[in-house]
Amino acid sequence: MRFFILALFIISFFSCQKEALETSFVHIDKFTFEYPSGANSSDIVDAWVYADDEFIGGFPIPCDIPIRKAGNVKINVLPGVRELGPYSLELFKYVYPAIYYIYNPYLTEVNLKYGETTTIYPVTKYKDKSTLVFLEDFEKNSHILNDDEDKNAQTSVVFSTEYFKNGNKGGIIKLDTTNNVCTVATDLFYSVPTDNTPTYIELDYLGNSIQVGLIGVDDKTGQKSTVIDFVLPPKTEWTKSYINITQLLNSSQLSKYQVVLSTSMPLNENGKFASLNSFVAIDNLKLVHLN
Ligand SMILES: [Ca+2]
Ligand SMILES: [Ca+2]
Repeated sequence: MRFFILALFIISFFSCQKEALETSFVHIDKFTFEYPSGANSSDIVDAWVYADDEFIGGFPIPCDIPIRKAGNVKINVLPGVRELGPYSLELFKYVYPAIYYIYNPYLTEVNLKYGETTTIYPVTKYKDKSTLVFLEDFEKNSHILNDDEDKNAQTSVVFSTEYFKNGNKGGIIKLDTTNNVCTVATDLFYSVPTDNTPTYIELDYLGNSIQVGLIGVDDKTGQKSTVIDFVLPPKTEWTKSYINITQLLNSSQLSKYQVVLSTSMPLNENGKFASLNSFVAIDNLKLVHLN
C-alpha cells in the first residue's frame, strides 16, 4: 500500500512537471492601432489568439498566453473590442467581447521555448478592404450633425475646445430642465451595405447616456423609418464605443441612412430631473464597413 501511494505520488509529480515544462508563453502588453492621419482612437482590450491555426483563446490585455508548443510557431492575434450590438444585454453591462473584423489581424512567427516567455508587439489598422464612410472629428470649422430631429433650436451639437478626445476640438450637447432632449442626425444620408457586411458606428463620448441609431429612407416611396436602439450608459471618462449595426441594416433593407444621436436630461428615481443641467461630449464619430 505504501509503495502504491509512493508510486502514485511519483507518477503525478512527473506528469505535473511534464505539463509545466511543455508550456511556452507569449506575452502581449498592448495591441497598437495605427491610423494614417487624424483621429487614431481605438480601444482594443482583448487578444484572440491562434497558434499554428489552433484557437488558443481570448485574453484580456495585458496577458501571458500559455501555448503547448515549442519551436517555430505561427501566431495570429485578432483584435478584440467590447461591442454594442444585437446581443447587448444588461447582463453584459451593455457590451460584449467581440473580434473587430474591420481591423487587420496581426500575424507573426515566433520561436517558442518551453517554460520561457516571448513578448510580441501586435499592431493593426483598418483593413485595406474597408470603407470609412465618414469621420467627424470636429477639427474643421463646421460639422455634419445639424439635422435637428427634435425641432428645438436650443438643443444642438456645438463645438467644444474644453471637451475633446483627440485633436483640439470635440462636439458637445448641453441640456437643462427646459431644453431637456436633443436628437440630431447627420446632414447627409449614406448608402451602406444591407447584406450582412460588418458595419459599425464608432464614437468616443463622455457624460450623459447617449442613444445611437439610424434613420433610413426608402428611395422609391420616400418613407422614413427611425430606429434608435443602442443605449450607451453615462460615463465620467472618455469611452470608445463600437456599435455593430450590421443586423439593423440587414433587417431594415433601406436605400440610405442617416446616423442619429439622442440624449436627454438624467432623471432620478422619482422621475424628476437629477440636476439642473447636463451634457454629453462626443468626438471621432465614424461610420465604417468592410467591403
Ligand atoms: Ca477632435
Ligand atoms: Ca434640437
